[in-house]
Amino acid sequence: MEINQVFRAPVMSPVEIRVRTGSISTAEIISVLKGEITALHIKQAFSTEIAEEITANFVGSPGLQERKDGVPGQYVGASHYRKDAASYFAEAETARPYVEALFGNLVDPVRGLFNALKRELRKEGIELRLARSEHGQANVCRALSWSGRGTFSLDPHDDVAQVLCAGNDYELSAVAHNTVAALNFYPSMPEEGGDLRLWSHKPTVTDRKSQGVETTGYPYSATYLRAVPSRDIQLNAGDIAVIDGGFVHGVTSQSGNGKRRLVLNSFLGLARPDLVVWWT
Ligand SMILES: O=C(O)CCC(=O)C(=O)O
Ligand SMILES: [Fe+2]
Repeated sequence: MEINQVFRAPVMSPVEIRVRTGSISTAEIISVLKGEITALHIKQAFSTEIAEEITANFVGSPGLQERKDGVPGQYVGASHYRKDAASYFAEAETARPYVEALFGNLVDPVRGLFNALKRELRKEGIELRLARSEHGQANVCRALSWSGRGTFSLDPHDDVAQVLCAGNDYELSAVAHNTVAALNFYPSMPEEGGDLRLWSHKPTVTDRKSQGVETTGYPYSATYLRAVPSRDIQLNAGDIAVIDGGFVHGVTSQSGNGKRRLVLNSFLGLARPDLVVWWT
């Protein structure tokens, strides 16, 4: 019994990735939300001009900070990870002008997608809105540049544990029982590496406890993932990826001496049958 518990092999879940070039459709995002597909990779989904503007504004942003929560990276915006609702929403309010400034005077493609999805879901009687509390409201996205130095620039993790353990003062903890979708826009990519790796495994609470990552979902060890098949999504600047964040995923190490890897990330999911919330 004891031995089985310690060495229990991760249960496999098939990964289905849909790849396409062009504009993202709201129907495809809804497919990820419904759990019909694991990941969606849209190549050349937004323009080089916008990608370059966002990247330049990120690098020069007065709101650019180093993460101090154990996940190596630089960011503009707010992360709910390991924060109570009061701290997260206060940080989101403070960071809002810096997030908005990333787009300069160009039209924000993340906001555009948010608005399109909002219109589409309304037809089905579902409201889409930013997560909120008495302390403030989430931003539409946050910008991140990972700086881990090992095999991964962002270690393998899942996005559900942090939501499940967000606490009762967050309306988003209800989403953890449905699909937590992660929406990523990539304004800048290094010459090599920086792939989004997806493992065929959706950890349960018991799995997380066994790995000592119950509340964070981060990081899963190489030993734990050794026998689990994985697929790499190779990204270029201008691509969008939407994934079921319940699957273990990470970002491979990057090389090349010029461009840094930059992602605009948001999360969304059904909090109730008639409500989708969106946060960062
Ligand atoms: O940068 C990426 O491609 C993935 C980001 C991610 O997994 C996260 O922010 O949770
Ligand atoms: Fe993630």
